[in-house]
Amino acid sequence: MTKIDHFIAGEFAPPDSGDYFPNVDPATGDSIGEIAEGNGVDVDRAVQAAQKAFRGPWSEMSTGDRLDALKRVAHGIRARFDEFLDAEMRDTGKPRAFASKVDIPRGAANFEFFATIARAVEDQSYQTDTRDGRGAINYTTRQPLGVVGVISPWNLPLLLLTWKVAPALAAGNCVVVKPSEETPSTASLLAEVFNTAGIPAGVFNVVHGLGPNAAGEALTRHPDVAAITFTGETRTGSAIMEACAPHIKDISFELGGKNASIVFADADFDAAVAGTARSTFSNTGQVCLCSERVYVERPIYERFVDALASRAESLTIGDPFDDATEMGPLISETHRQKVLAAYEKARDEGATVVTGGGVPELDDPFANGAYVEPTIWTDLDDDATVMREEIFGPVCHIRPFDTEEEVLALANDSRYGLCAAVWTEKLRRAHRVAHQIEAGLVWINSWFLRDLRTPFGGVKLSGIGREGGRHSLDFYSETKTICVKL
Ligand code: NAD
Ligand code: 6OD
Repeated sequence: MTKIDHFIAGEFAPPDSGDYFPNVDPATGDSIGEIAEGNGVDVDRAVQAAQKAFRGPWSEMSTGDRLDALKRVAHGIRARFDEFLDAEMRDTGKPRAFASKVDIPRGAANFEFFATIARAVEDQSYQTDTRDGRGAINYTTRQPLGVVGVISPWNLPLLLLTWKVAPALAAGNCVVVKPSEETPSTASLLAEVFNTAGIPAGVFNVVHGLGPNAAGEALTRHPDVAAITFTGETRTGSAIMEACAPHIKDISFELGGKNASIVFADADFDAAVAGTARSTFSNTGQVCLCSERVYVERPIYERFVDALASRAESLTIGDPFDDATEMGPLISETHRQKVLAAYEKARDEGATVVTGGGVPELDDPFANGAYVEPTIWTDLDDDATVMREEIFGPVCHIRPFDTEEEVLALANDSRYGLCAAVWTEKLRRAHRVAHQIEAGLVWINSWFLRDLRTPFGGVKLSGIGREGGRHSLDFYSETKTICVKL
């Protein structure tokens, strides 16, 4: 049984409450450890430690030394790759094939990338005329914000936590992190790596626990936390926004999605099927970028539905630790109940269930895991509840369309706007459609592919702000203008 404590001022520390709650392996339903239940006292200790490090050793280090230290964190994750992989798989039930290629490599890459790019981001400089003819030079500098609160979800735990911690630290801030209560383990391993990388105590702090009326909320309300960067559900984003209002904290939110994939009849059919299978079923559909609404041009609609259903039915579901497994469980029994409720609601709303819709039969110990079948629906009305609300499971609805204008209206008829995928071989159409889709990110003939220098974020209910490359550094810094009269 692993006991997971907070990490404050460079040391693992038990919770003020003395309370722990169970960490459950979603693949088996077994309890695999205990997690510290953080409260406001823990958060306050962590914020004070972060402030002390910010005012002292972290700010006193040269930028070069700070960034070198972050590169050592990247090396430290790679050196303990298998431990990170094992911990992430146990907490989430992710198949090895996914976590070893996506989660852990990106956890390390995030530190390497931001430690490199922080050196490459330029400031601005302008010359201005003055009445006396001597002129003035205006230039900008970046300064860290202070203590940044990072609140992260369970679907890509290490990836999404480091996606925010790395740029926050590269910009010179110190952080207090509240990982998801479902997935605490890799944050604790990361804390060990920070110590061995020689990063000063208090630069990176972790407080575990729940969100509302607990550690998460306490972090958002703490007066000495300058900014909150959050990834998670839209409703949680709303609550956090309210909590941040009294102190006018900076916020950056990556929230939910109800993403559309559009497949035109001229698309490379096999690539579109394979790509849509990935964008629907990867990580058991628990990626904010997953496609839950698929629109297929009528001439290829039936063939596409059959091909995607065959792909869904051929997925190997089961033991995350088996190299052959392609789909693991959902994150928890609670989430499984939510996804199964959506499966039932879709039937009530008139869906034709092309495949799936239930729970797969698995042998022990996986019979008690939070598994669901990959599922495809057709024939739902555009305004059915399950067409409008994010499900966050391995499921999509496929609907035929006849014209580009029609499909654009359908794709944009959502309160969310995170991303979309467009499958077509027609160059001008691809760009035309991409420009008109209301989303922060549009893939053409691909999915999940992205240069980390590009901005990432959503429109509408899918988020506020952009992170990625210089956009992250913009968020984690205050830009100051200095005007020098010559
Ligand atoms: P969640 O909102 O339930 O929880 C996320 C984090 O917020 C957890 O650490 C939780 O403890 C904390 N939290 C919850 N309530 C809080 C409160 N009132 N104050 C402070 N903290 C609070 O999200 P989840 O279930 O962990 O993740 C799934 C959701 O995240 C999905 O909606 C998914 O689309 C979204 N997501 C979005 C992106 C993106 O980049 N847009 C990425 C990943 C996940
Ligand atoms: O790849 C990323 O940087 C990123 N933020 C991915 C988000 C995935 C959501 O589940």
